[in-house]
Amino acid sequence: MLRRRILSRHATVAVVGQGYVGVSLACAVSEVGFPVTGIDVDAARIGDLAEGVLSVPGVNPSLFRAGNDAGNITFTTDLDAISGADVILICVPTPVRDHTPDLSFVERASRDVAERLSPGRLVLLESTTYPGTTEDLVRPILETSGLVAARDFLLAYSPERIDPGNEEFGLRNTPKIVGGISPEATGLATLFYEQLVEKVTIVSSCRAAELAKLLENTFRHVNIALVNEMATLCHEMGIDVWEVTEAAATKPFGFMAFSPGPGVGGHCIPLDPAYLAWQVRRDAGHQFRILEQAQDINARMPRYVAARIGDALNDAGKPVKAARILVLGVAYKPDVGDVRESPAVEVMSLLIRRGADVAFSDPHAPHVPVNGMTMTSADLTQREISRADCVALLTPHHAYDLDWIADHAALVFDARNAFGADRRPNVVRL
Ligand code: SAJ
Repeated sequence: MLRRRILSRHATVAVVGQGYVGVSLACAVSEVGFPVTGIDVDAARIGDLAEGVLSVPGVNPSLFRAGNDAGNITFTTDLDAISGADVILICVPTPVRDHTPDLSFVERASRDVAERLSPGRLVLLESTTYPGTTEDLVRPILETSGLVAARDFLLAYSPERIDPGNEEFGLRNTPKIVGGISPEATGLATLFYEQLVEKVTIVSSCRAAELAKLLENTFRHVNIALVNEMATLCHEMGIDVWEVTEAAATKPFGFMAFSPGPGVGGHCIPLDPAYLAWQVRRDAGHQFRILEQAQDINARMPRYVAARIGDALNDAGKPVKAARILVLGVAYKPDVGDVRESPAVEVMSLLIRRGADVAFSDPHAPHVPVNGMTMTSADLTQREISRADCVALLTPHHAYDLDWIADHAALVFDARNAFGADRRPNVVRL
């Protein structure tokens, strides 16, 4: 029955949580023909989305347009929209508070689904989390409905892998990993995702799928820490870290290039590994050493970069105190407007605390909270650049005209090798 409805795209779909993952999914589901409802408790966000206003950062605008143009999508704050859905996707945040996972949004969403669950439904969790969440937390909550998982309804886990701002890989051409509580759950979840994406990879359990996602992001976290520590050592040894990493990257196998910088931001790479670190401590009673060391190394990079900016000013005969520092790029990575956990914000905070007169300019992030105050992006004018004692390029958005900036700046600190090997006397690289 549900199999036929999925194949005919008549199955109705509800997506609980309209962040960049939920909106992207709802639009992809609509684009391929399923009737879908995007549900969120945030009435303002739902209001925007319902009017076709993409107010959620990290969603591909063309996917949003395609999903709306397909005409199968509605947005609502009404949780009862879950009742009529054959397939229910849960895409709510999984933050970290004091190094501890916060699954309160997943619990609440699961309760909202349980209160409206009927036999024959397929429930899919997409939120990044530690192994065991789907079976040990979500399943029992869903069964408070009186229905039994695997017998009356199906449950599976498939981690979101959306990379905000990635023009090459989107939802359709990034393989989906699926692990269900039963072969039937895995089978139907796979069938559903095959309607949306080019490739589905099946694993033997929800736990395996949950851990695969954490491994992906932990792999990134650890390798970024490796090149960040390499950058500090290269500076001490007087060797150019960028030349070294670019040379190593010429190896056609066995090496993957990562770039050093002011640290890791966003709500994935700095946070997801904390789920694993926490669980290993809780269940195995010991540290996940390489992961925790990587967290420590990456967490120190904003302080290291702030110190390097101070050194560059010092070499130019300027103390940090009262120095005018113009930061370019406060978003956590290029060409997105998301400032969550952004290392650039911490660099600014440290420089302000050292008495510097700090301003920033970011075409994607007009406002940012720093030291309890909201700072506003300055227009990037020639005057703004010339009056700075140091221009600190922390997030290299493509919108920046680097040559023009370097032509008018007294000193540029390039934390991201944006200028490359173009050795200008007034540009200092990390
Ligand atoms: N960064 C470096 N050096 C690098 C790469 C990244 O310092 O070589 C920094 C970035 O500047 C940024 C942070 O790391 O501050 C994270 O950026 P990112 O592009 O690595 O990651 P996200 O958070 O935008 O997206 C990641 C992606 N995960 C992987 O590529 C394994 C994305 O596919 C996930 O869907 C997303 O996390 C998520 O939601 O988990």
